[in-house]
Amino acid sequence: MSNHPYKPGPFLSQITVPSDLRTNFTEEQLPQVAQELRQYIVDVISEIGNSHFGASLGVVELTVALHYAFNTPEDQLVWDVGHQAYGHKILTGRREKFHTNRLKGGISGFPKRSESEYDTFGVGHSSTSISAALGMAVANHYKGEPQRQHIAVIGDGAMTAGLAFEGLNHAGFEKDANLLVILNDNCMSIDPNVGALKEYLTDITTSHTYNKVKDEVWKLLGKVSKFGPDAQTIASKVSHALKGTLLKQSNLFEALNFRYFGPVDGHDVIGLAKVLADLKDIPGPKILHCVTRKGAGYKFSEEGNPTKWHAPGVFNKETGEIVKIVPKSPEPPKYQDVFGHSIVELAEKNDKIMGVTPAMPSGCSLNIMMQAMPKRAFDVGIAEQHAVTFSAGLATQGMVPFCNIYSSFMQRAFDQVLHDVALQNLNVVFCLDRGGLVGAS
Ligand SMILES: Cc1ncc(C[n+]2csc(CCOP(=O)(O)OP(=O)(O)O)c2C)c(N)n1
Repeated sequence: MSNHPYKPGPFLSQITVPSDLRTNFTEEQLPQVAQELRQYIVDVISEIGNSHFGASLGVVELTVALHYAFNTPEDQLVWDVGHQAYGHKILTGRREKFHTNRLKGGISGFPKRSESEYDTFGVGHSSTSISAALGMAVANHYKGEPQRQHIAVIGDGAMTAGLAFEGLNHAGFEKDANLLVILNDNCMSIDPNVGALKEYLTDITTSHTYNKVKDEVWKLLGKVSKFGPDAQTIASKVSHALKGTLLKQSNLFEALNFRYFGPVDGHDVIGLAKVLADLKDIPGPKILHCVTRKGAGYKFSEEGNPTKWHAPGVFNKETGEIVKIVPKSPEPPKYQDVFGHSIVELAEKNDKIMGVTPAMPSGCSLNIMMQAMPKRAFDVGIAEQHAVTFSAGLATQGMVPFCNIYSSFMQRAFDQVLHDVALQNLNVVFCLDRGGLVGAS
């Protein structure tokens, strides 16, 4: 007997752990499983609030396909940031506790090693998945367990961080590491994603050459599954197909020794399950580029503003109306809004002032300045270290950068604050918000 009102659909109710998914259902039934999983997330999160939303909805099909194709928890699935892992939690023994998400005494809103053997790595801060999964892959190869799969699922936002590039750089050199990086590309961070990498990914996604090669690779993989040739043959055929066409266009990931596959439709759960199963046979580091939509499958988040639906709070699931909590007495304005308006006021008087945020323009309200003075306010991506050293560089030239970082994420940039700003006596103004104890946000 459950102690909550949330009823899973008929398929979802048969899944306690992923082996149930693998044994009880055919590939053709996966779309229904995905649909019920999505509905369950909508039912619970709309009522409990205080949770993330759009990111988990966007990876429902990917989550089902991953647990279907791979032998979790023997195969190691590593989520990045972890705010998208609600479907994973529900499929891995926590459906009956899901209504306690992020509540006192309840389950964590992020993967947590002490909570489940399926949570291979604790997350919250972004861009750790490639390094962590690579470490697992190298360790298991060393231990003589080369059959185990290691899968890092990373968003296009998280991919903008230096740490993610450091992981790619090392992984491309570890040719025996059984590592699959899944790039969950929805063009969104919390706000629209930014930077040259984002433009590059958009180019790949819309390029006809890439799509043609993708089809060829899919065909090849299809043949492979039917006739079951050995992994070496597959690898050399695929890499031959790729070299002929892709390399002419110089693929960033191929240049780093990854085998690149995609882009594929991240909402086609049957197609995903097939391609993931096929990729198991391809040795070494590889990347699957999945195109998804944040908030997919629920009308209001899919058609509405994805930033608003990143973490909407309580909402009416029938109308999509987000419930505003009316405070008992008038509250002071939010810190970030005071900051956002003040920096514009100050910058109007002092043309040396510039604003910098690492991927939190709406969270820290620098978006007010980005709109008013686009040449003087920068979203630099999820890159706290770079944000600080970039600010230091601005300061060496007489600018007055206001570098605005959530206190928790500032941990990433301690060294830059000391080495690049303080020791060099540079005039950088740090504006930290979300300091102290943070409750529901
Ligand atoms: C180091 C760090 N900086 C900032 C954040 C805040 N943050 C949480 S989710 C997110 C966006 C992640 O975008 P993406 O990886 O593309 O995933 P999506 O939400 O689009 O699925 C950001 C900036 C964080 N978690 N960690």
